[in-house]
Amino acid sequence: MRIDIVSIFPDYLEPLRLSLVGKAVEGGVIDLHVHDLRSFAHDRHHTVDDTPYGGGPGMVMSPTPWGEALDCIAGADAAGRPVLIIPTPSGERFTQQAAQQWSRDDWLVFACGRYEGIDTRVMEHYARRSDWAGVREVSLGDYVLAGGEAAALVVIEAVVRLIPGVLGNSASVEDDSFAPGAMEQLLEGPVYTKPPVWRDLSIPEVLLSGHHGKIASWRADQARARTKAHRPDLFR
Ligand code: 6GU
Repeated sequence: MRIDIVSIFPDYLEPLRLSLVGKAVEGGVIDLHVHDLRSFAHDRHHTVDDTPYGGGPGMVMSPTPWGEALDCIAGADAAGRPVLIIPTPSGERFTQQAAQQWSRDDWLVFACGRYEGIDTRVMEHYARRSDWAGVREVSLGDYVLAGGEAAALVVIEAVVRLIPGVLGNSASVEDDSFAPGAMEQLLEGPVYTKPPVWRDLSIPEVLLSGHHGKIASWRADQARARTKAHRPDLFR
C-alpha cells in the first residue's frame, strides 16, 4: 500500500517510522511519503492560509497549494487512483469499518489541515476527479484537535495493523473490540499475565481452571459488564 501525507508539520509524522507501522514501512509493506505543504506555496513566505470569506475568526487553508500538492502526488503517470482522506472534526466518524475498508485500498493520501480547515473547494474538486477514488472527511470523535496530523497517525495505525502480515497474530485482529463479528459490539474484558499474585492481587480463579467453556463464558460476562459500565451506548 502507498500512503502519502501532506502537512505543514512533516516532522509530526515521524512516529510512523517507529513500532508496528515503522516495521511495515521498513519491510516495504507500506510505501510512505510525507510532503511539506509549504513547498507547494511559491510566495516569499510560503503562505498556505488566508482570511475567511464572509468574515469570522481564524484563517482558512488556501486551495492553491493544496491543489498543487495533490496534483503533484498523483500526477498524470500515477499508478492507480488514490483515496483522499481529510481528518477534520466536521467529518463523519472514523470507525473500525472504515479502517477495514481502507486496509484493502492500494493508495491513501492524507491531507492534514490546520487553522479553521481547508477551503471546501479542495474536497469538491477531488470528489469529482475520475483519477481519484473519492474523498472522505473523517473525525475521531467529539473533541477538537489543533490539526489533522495526530488524527492521521491514529487512522494510519488503525489501517496498517489490518493489512495481512503486519500483525504477528492475525487472531488478535478478529478479537478486536469493534471488529465486525467480534462478540456483538462489546468491549474487550480484563486480561492478566504472570505473576499469579501481584501486590496482594490474585487473578480470577476460573482462568486457572483449564475449563475452556467456563473461561469463555466468564470472559463474555466480563465483556458485557465492561461495555455496560464504559459504553452504555453500545449496550442493547
Ligand atoms: Cl480528524 N481533526 C481535528 N482537527 N480535530 C479532531 C478530529 C480530527 N477528530 C476529532 N477532533
